[in-house]
Amino acid sequence: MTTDPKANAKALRRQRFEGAWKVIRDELVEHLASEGMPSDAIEWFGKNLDYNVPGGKLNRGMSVVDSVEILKARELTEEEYFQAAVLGWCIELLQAYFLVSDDMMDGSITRRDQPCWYRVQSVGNIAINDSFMLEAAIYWLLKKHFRQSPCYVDLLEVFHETTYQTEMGQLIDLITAPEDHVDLSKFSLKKHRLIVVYKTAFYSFYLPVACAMYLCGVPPSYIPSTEPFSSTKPVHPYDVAKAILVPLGEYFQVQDDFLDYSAPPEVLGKIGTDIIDNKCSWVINTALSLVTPEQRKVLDENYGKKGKEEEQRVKDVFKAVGIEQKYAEYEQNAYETLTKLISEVPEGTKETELKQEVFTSFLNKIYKRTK
Ligand code: DMA
Ligand code: MG
Ligand code: MG
Ligand code: MG
Repeated sequence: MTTDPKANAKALRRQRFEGAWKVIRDELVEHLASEGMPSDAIEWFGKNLDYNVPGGKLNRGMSVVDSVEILKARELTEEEYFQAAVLGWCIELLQAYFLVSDDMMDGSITRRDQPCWYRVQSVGNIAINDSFMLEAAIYWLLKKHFRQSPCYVDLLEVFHETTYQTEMGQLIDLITAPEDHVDLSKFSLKKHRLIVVYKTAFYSFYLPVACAMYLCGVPPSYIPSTEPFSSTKPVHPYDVAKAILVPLGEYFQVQDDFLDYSAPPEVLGKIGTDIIDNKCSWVINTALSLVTPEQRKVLDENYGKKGKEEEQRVKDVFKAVGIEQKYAEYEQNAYETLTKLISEVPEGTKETELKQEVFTSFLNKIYKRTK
C-alpha cells in the first residue's frame, strides 16, 4: 500500500480480480482431475496456467469488469462481479494462448520478466499443445458459467470471430517478415495498419468491451452494418464500439512497436525482437519515410539480420532520424483524435446503452505507457 489513494484503489481492484482467478484456476485444474488425468498431467496443466495466465498487466481482463461497472453505473453484486471476471479471465487465457505461440514464432527470449514458456526446461515444443489447452479452457469456462445465459451464443461467436481475426493478423505479420529475404520496399504504413488491426485491436480492445456489452444486455445485431461510423447517423452500438476500439488498438500496437525498440528490457519485461525478426513495425516504416539515401543503405544491409551489431546499426539510424520525436507527435495526435471520436459517442443512460467512459477509461489505461 502507498499513500496515494488512487494507486491503492487500483491495487485493490487488481487484487480482487486476481482473487477470481484463484477460483477459476482451481475449477480448470479440478476438471482435468475429473477427466481421470494422471497427477503429472494435472500438475503440468496447473504450471502452464500459473506461468502464462496471471502475470501480465491484466488491462484486457480488467477492462471487462470496468466496462460492466460503467454500463451499469453502480457497484456490482458478488455474482455480477464474478461473471464479469470470468469473461475477463477468458480474455487473459486467450492472450496467454496467443503469447505462448507468438513467442515461439517470433523466437523471443523473455516475457513478463521470465523466460518464454517454450524456453523453460523440458517444455520446448510441448508449448504448442499447452497453448491449445489455454484456448480450449476458454470454451470450457464459457460453457460452465454461461450455458444458461441469453448471451451464451453471442459470447461464443465473439470469441471465435476475434480469435480468427487475430490469427489472420499473425499470418500477415509473419509472412510480411520472411527470415531469409529482407525487402524493405514491401513495407508500408498501410500494410502495418492492416497487420496491427487484425493481430491486436480486435482481441485486445473490441473483445473486452463487446463481452461487457453482451453481459449487460446491449441488444446484438445479426445484420452487420455497412454504414461507416458517423456522429449524425444512428449506428449499431457494437459498430460504434468497434469504430473507436479498432483505432485505439492500432495506437496500442504502435506503442508496442516503439517500446520493442526503445524500452529497457527490465522495464518492458521482454527483449525486443522486431529488428532481428524483419518485422513490418511502425518504427521501421516511420524511419523509412525520414532517411537519407545513406541511412537507407544501412537499413537495407542490416535490418532483419541475426547479429547484435547489425541490430545496433539499425537502432542508430532510428535515433538519428529523430524517431523519439516522431513517436511523441504520433502519440499526441492519436490521443487527440481518439478523444474527439469518443466525444461524439451518444451518451447513454440505461445499462443497455453505451457510455463515453467505457472508452476514456480504456484510453487512459494505455496513454503514455512505458511497458
Ligand atoms: C502481438 O504481436 C500480437 C499477438 C497476437 C501476440 P507482437 O509479436 O508484437 O507481441 P509481443 O511484442 O508482445 O511479442
Ligand atoms: Mg512477439
Ligand atoms: Mg509477433
Ligand atoms: Mg511487439
